[in-house]
Amino acid sequence: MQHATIELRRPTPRPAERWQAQAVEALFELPFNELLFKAQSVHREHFDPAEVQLSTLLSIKTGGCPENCAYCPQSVHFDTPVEATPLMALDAVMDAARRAKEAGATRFCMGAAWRGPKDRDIEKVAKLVSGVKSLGLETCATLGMLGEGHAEALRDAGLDYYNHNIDSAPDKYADIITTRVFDDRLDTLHKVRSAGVKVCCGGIVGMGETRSQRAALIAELANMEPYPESVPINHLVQVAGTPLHGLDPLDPFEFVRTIAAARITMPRAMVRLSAGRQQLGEAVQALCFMAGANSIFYGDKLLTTGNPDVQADQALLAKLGMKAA
Ligand code: SAM
Ligand code: DTB
Ligand code: SF4
Repeated sequence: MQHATIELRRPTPRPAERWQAQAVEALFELPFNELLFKAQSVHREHFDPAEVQLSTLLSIKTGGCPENCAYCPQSVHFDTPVEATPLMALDAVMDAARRAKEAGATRFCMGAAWRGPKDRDIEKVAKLVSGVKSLGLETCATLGMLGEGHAEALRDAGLDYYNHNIDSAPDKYADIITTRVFDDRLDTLHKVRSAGVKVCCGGIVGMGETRSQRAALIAELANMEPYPESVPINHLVQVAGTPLHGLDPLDPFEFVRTIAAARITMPRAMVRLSAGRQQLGEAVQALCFMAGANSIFYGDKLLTTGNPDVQADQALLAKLGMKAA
């Protein structure tokens, strides 16, 4: 009998909050100021609204990628200005990481243009991760699809985050990439989570998707259990030679709305204002901070394309009265 009483008293697990894509779309449909007010209110419950986290990117292996992601200048399928280079040596990576730290970055993200790393690549990247970690930086890597044991090896080397974006709504994915499927992304994300490495996962907007698809992308991220610790929201950087070059640009307010929806649906995540800041300009970036973005890629380059330079970002943060976290 006693046993039965205990059973009855056990609290029923609270079902994780699930976001219907329509509910996220309803956020997008709010009057702009109302949406921003809501997002800023959620933001202030969890973060100091004056703080911005700074992550620096380094392309440790550039170009020559066999995947055909229609946005990406590093794919072998497209004729772009990117020159392929082999995996960087430890010394050069350490120099870049030291410079990033001196400039004020707290996280260093190493990106490789692979479909996925081979076992011997993981051994080499593990050394890079340990080196960067020894400088007192948080470490992140984005290497494509992981195989068995890869996430654990990276974790043991000191990897804090793995970046792997779902990039777009499930029903848009096949328009953008045909060399893999959406579920391949989820499989790697699952491996990362299971190894106890924190997840950095977001997407790109401005690829010709509809508002419903932007909402579905955000709902997909928000419904991950748990949702990602870091959510990079990229604005497509159109690169000549890629299939998405020449698309009509997205209305910048729609980009701000996407940031706000990410903040509201993933209240404790670091929402990163990612690729495309050069094109957005200062006023739109300020709106993105108002909408709850609290992290940026910081440094003169993203992976292969430009980013505002460090002085310009420091000046922007000073003008807005914001400070590096
Ligand atoms: N190859 C790995 C992969 O795809 O996961 C890692 C590197 S890949 C360049 C990392 C992310 O960069 C992509 O998932 C995409 O979100 C983003 N990205 C690539 N090209 C971009 C572009 N032109 N504009 C905006 N984001 C882009
Ligand atoms: C992410 O979401 N955006 C970054 C990082 N994760 C790896 C990459 C942006 C790349 C933009 C195009 C380029 O510079 O090649
Ligand atoms: Fe390769 Fe990553 Fe670029 Fe796709 S996004 S082509 S996987 S480097």
